Amino acid sequence: MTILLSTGIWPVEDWQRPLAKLAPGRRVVVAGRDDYDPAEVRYALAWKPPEGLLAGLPNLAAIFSLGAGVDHILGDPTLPDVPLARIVDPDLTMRMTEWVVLQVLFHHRQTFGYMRQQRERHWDEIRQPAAKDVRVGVMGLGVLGRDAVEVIARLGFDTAGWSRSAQEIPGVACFHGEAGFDAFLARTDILVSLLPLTPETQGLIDRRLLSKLPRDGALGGAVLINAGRGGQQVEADVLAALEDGTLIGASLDVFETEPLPADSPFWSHPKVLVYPHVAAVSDANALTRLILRQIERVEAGLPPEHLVDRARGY
Ligand code: NDP
Ligand code: OXD
Repeated sequence: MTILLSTGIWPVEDWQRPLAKLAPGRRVVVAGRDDYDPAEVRYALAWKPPEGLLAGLPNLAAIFSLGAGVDHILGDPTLPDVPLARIVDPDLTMRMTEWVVLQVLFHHRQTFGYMRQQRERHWDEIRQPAAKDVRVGVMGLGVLGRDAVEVIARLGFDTAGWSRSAQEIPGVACFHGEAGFDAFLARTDILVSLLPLTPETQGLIDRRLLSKLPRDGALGGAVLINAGRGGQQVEADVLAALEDGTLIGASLDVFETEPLPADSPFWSHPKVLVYPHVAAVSDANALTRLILRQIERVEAGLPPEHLVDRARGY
């Protein structure tokens, strides 16, 4: 019974080390590096695996995404029909909530303005609206979005969320589906994406969407915060919206192409904070423990938890 590791650009040792420590009896092989018999592989732990890799494993019992998202696995048209599970972990959730709250407060508290004033050695107050007058809208009310939206609401913001199916969250105005989308956007000053990347969300944050955000809110324009996936944003449209004042700022953790190319205008844009896909990078030790528990479930004849619904794409 072999575990196959395929970690993309992530350092493979980060996962190999905890696996060796926590499951010393198991054979772990690294795709593209080690020799192994594909017929012996029962479990694959993967982040952006090469297309076709998983199809070549005839006795695969389960695939575990090394992240919360699974678009990087579902994009493989040859993906074998075995259970696919994703990461759901309180530490990861907390890290994401920290990042989203940090970005909401960064823009709410006029930090770009104060950074500019500091460069200019200029001492002045910038108009500061109350949190209750700033409307935050979170797209995606799953494990991550729900936690983030609840904390933002507790900070006093006028908070809403949007999801595929109807949700109820105390203190949060919940919208859903296409029918609820325009009303959600019309009351959103700070737009946060914690959506998965699916055929429906690909390119969602485009000129049309951005034009529906209010320009007359308490911040004097809208803010985009994206930690979902870069494929959701049409970057030329985001840049155009920053230029024409629809957007007064953006915090982007994810991009159409990652790593972000050196010539991307985002790197030096004065209204954009760039993060290298780190909003919620969890401790590999904790995640390995979690995945090993799921492997034990499979070996006990149970399905892994946090299974992905392939038809929905998340
Ligand atoms: P979940 O599957 O728990 O939640 C997904 C949410 O998105 C659900 O509320 C779902 O609606 C909603 N949704 C999906 N499709 C649509 C749609 N077409 N229209 C409206 N709503 C939709 O995912 P998580 O919260 O765990 O993670 C979300 C994403 O965050 C991941 O897929 C990943 O891309 C990203 N991520 C990014 C990280 C980073 O470091 N930048 C780290 C971890 C995750 P419903 O409730 O109706 O099902
Ligand atoms: C994830 C991510 O999906 O890191 O967990 O983006």
